[in-house]
Amino acid sequence: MKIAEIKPGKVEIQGFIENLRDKKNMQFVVIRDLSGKIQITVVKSEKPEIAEIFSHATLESTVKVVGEAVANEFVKLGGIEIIPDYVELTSKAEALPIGPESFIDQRLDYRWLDLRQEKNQLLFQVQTTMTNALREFLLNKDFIEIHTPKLIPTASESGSEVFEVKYFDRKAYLAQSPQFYKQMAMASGFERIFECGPVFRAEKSHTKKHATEFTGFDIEFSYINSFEDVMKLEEEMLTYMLQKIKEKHGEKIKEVYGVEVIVPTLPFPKMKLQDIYKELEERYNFTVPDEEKVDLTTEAEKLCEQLAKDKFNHEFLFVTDYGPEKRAFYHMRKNGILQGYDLIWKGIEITSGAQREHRYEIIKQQAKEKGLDKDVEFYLEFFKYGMPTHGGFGLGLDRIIMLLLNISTIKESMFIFRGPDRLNP
Ligand code: AMO
Repeated sequence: MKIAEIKPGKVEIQGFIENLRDKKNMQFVVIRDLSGKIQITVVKSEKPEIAEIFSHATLESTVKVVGEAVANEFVKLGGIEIIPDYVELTSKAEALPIGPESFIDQRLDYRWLDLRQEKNQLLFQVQTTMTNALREFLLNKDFIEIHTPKLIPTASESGSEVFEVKYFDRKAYLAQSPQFYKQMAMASGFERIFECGPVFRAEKSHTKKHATEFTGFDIEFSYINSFEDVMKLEEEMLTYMLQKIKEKHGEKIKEVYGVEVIVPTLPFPKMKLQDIYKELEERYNFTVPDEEKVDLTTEAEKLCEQLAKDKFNHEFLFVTDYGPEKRAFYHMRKNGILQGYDLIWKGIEITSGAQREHRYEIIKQQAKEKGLDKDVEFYLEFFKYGMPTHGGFGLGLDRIIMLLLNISTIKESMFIFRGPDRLNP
């Protein structure tokens, strides 16, 4: 039975030993499971065999306890304690090599122990609600969930930042994104799809927001008129997700992380890249050389948090009108303007999205301009036999949870972090 469900009467529980006070005549042992904590009280003279077991037990060992739960107003933990009839030490723990105050890299070495902390367990409960809410939102709109291969024949998207793997007597690559296959689903007439799965990036970045493997939540849908349709779906989806998280975990998040979950207002503010640079200069005296203005620099991205707040009283900001130089070849362009966007939340990019170029001759030409036409030959085939207008976006889930809970690095928002220097545990 779960500890949180204990009521006076016969009980059987299992959990970790959180605390153990071995007094002259009594023992007070606190047992913890995911749902809560409870005190076990042993009168040594009455239960010498149980007292013997606890006298050799160590903190974080696991135990099974059978006994009688009784109300006791002097017990701080919920006014209830267990008087045990039977105790079994199911595993004995060695002294723990880390604590909550250890450095992050030490904690990551022993991630399974680090995850025992309440705040980490909450994080994954919130993440579960998050993906569930995203799914629910999309399923209500008749989206189909797909699972695309992660072993792919050619380097995807940009050609760089891709992991090469030995595939029998030839080379394969780990997918940098499900991009090609989610677009293939449009050619298959699936109309609306999503995928939640691993994404691999061979980037040697040591920043708070980069991992070499992360979880992507990707969406693609057909018969759109512009990338505005894509932004609209995304803002509605994120609002729904934050609403669900607030309902279910808002109070706990505030208590454990000190963060207020804010359900955003619709529509999200939108700004053109060039207008952002103009306002950043006017408002905060921030400038970058003109040649860098084809993309949002990391510093400018950070300042977008302030800008979104000051100008729109919002946490989110859609950035549009990027130049084609820095962007993927599959984005549609109109008069040289990219029909795509990034979404910035609290000063960090969480999404890229776009209307895609669906016309065979044009997409082929755009791939050629980036020197990718040979690499993506198989993908270009998808466009030859009828391809609906379509668009979509990709969300980085680990970044979203990091920003939601105001965690200082993505290393702590992933179950297991993978970076340039980390392939363990
Ligand atoms: P992009 O490359 O912008 O777009 O990736 C989409 C989102 O994934 C997250 N992300 C990362 N998270 C952790 N570590 C990384 N190294 C990392 N790189 C990216 C970000 C980012 O916004 N195919 C397009 C999406 C599309 O157009 O549908 C793509 O992959 O949150």
